[in-house]
Amino acid sequence: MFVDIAKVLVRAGRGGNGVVSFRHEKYVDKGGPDGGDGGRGGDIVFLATKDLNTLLNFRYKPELKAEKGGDGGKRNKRGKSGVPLIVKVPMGTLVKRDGMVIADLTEDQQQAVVARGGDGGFGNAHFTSSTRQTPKISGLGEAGEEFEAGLELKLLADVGLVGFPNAGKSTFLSVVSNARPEIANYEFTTLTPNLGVADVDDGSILIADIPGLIEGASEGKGLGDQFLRHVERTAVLLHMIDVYSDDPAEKYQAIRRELEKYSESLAERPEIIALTKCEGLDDEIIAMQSTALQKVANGAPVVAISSQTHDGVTELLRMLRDEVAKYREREAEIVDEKEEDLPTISLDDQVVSDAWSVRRVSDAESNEIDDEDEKILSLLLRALRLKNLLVGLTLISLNLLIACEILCEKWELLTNCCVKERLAKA
Ligand SMILES: Nc1nc2c(ncn2[C@@H]2O[C@H](COP(=O)(O)OP(=O)(O)OP(=O)(O)O)[C@@H](O)[C@H]2O)c(=O)[nH]1
Ligand SMILES: [Mg+2]
Repeated sequence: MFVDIAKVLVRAGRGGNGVVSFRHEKYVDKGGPDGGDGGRGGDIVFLATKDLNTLLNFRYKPELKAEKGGDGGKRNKRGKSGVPLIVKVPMGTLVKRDGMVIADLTEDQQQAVVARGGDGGFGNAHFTSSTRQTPKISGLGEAGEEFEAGLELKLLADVGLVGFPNAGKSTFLSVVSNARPEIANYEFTTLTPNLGVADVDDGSILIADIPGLIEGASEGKGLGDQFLRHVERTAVLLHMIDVYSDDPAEKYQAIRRELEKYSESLAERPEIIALTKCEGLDDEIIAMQSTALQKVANGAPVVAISSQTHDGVTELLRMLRDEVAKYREREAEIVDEKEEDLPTISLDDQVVSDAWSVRRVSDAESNEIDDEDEKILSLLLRALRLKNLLVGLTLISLNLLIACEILCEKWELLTNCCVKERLAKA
């Protein structure tokens, strides 16, 4: 079953709690706090894979829950981190949170962390301070992110087939690619989109066939316009019209109206119009239908093909390939321009004039500057040496003064002693 919209409750893992513990060991008195931190809770990670093409799994599994982080342990042991939950989704899946796109997985094996696990709480070892040597507190693990994620699958293709039911869209896809969509001579044979790769010379293009549209599809008539989301990312629309239609121009305009109502950007997408089932029909009739279409096609090329006899199919594929290449080039240029337009931070003129400036100089000029620099450097060195000499001399004279003073004191003591001795003898 093809499912392209789903809602799922994502619950990242809670962080583990920090613990209160004290080091107790033989011969170690008051070993101090050693409670470890809790581990991080597991993230919820979406992984795009080309092996899936539906969001059906989420219908049966409406809740995704990642593992909790382990609690911390004694001896500063950190708790085990919760294992992230890897969820496979088809390429082209958009993940929304409160209506905002938080991940767009367009490439095979592309990953995105959709919900972050909570951080672990601190163990008591973290809470020591000069006044608190034995903290008996620890942190609780943070809650992981938890919300209802909206998933939307938008197929990634180069060319989107649009048109009324029974126009021959699926037949064309089956002829140019290895896809095997259901084909029958009644309306709404195709109920879900089909993808097929068509080889064109030495390249290839990816084509998406969606259920037929009818007048009023935007109001829910027929299968509605919900499947147009699968051609929203295409580079070119291939508009298919049955050549046996009574009024091909009116048919074309009816589909255009539906495209415009669905999305402005989709209505502006480059387009090629194919008149289908043209084998065995008079050239005049084909020309008449083509002319009628050209009048309302706003310059879009109109080609006549037959999927049954393969007439005009190769030429049409080449046209599609060229249009796709042109569109992708234009898109890349727009992205480059947008990047160039990114705001940059710069200094105002006053600050710039005060700022350092750097100037390129010729070799001769640079030698002159080097000579001047050398002179200044040698002067500085001399001044430095002179200063060192002066400091040295001052230190020596100070030492001499101190030595003289000590000698004087000693001499005084000696003479005093001699005088006292003589007086005693006398
Ligand atoms: N003679 C002829 N019949 C064709 C050609 N292409 C398609 N058909 C027939 O047209 C009918 C409708 O073809 P589909 O490919 O199922 O048309 P569709 O546009 O996919 O129709 P839905 O899936 O209902 O939207 C089938 O009976 C096809 O055999 C063609 O080139 N020549
Ligand atoms: Mg079909």
